[in-house]
Amino acid sequence: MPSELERAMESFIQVFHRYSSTEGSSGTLSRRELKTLMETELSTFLKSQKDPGAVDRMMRDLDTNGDGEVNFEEFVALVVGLSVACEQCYQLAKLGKK
Ligand SMILES: [Ca+2]
Repeated sequence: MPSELERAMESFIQVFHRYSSTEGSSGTLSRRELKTLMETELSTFLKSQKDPGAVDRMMRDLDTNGDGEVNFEEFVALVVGLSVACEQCYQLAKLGKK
């Protein structure tokens, strides 16, 4: 029986592959796949990002090896970055309640 964290890691891998396998190389996210993933899976966290250039900027920031695609390692950086930001909000919210 996997733990809560292990299940989270598994979903994270599954989500990446669900989107990365829709077109082109199945092991990487194209710009369009990244856009769909962000709109579908990160709509709550990224709802402030309404401007159309957001996906392009995200793509540029994430694509550290510059091949025009986002691989799993590059995708991990997005989720880690968002988690750090969320954890900071969580800490601030807890402080606010005191
Ligand atoms: Ca890349």
